[in-house]
Amino acid sequence: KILVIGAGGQIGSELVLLLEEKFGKEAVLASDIKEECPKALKNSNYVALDVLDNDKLSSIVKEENITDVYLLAALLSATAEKDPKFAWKLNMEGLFNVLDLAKDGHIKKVFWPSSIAVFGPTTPKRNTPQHTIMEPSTVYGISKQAGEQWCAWYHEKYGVDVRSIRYPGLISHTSLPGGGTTDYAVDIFYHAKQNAEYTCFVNEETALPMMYMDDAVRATVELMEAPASKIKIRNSYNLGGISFTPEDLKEEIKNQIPDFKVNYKPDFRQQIADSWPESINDESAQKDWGWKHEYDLKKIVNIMLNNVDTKLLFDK
Ligand code: VAH
Repeated sequence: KILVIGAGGQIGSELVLLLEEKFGKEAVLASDIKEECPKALKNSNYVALDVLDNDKLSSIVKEENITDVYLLAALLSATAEKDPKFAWKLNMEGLFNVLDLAKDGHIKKVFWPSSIAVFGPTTPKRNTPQHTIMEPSTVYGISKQAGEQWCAWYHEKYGVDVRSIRYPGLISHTSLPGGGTTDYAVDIFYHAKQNAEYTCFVNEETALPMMYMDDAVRATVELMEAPASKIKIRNSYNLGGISFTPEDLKEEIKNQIPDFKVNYKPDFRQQIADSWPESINDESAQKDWGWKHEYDLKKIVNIMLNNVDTKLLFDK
């Protein structure tokens, strides 16, 4: 049975649906910190779980015969900068709680999300290699870099089968923009659809690696379903999709909403974005487990403009 921790988040809600499609509803248990089940998961098996509550985590894993855990609970980059101590606690202690259950044989396989945020200002920015300089300058990136190396250590020392992906910025329409720096690329669609104007918190020429959520969750399941013998990277796989600037995104949206306007007002998130790569080399993922992304910018803009529900953002 599969436990998804942090299932109410941007990745979690879509990952649960894909896992249910693939393995059946009864094979998936969604969990998040909120007592009441998040709307996006109303048709799923749900249990309230704070990943920092080790006793509850351990009893759920044992009582529900959990074999696979997807640990998605974390603070993202912008939120983490505002609350560094809690970000470290949640991102790291949550990981240790799960890795220790795996070390003790209660969990067979673990997925843990890393991010292109593990790269910093001294990392080569274009076509960033799998193995390169990593001096992250954000709280979130520091926690993800440390977490990656702990995953590799638990694999090396105890044979824990933990697998990880360095996600680029992710774009989806089933959850509202959250505390991510790349979330401008989600937010923009709600504003484009509502009043054809958006104030963007990163400047127009800031290129960042991005990916549509369907590609990201498919990659996640493909990685987890690959034979262990194919997994050569045990800290975390680079995953590249596309790369675009807010200007590129604006131009593509204007193909559908001709009078769409963007004002650029960079805030603290500009420094975060400036520390990250522009594009990612994911040859290792292609070679080891056959990764190939499908969604280009045109397809993403089409889907997002047709699916974002502006009521979610403007009527709450
Ligand atoms: C963030 N969406 O912005 C996340 C992600 C690469 C960006 O880690 O924090």
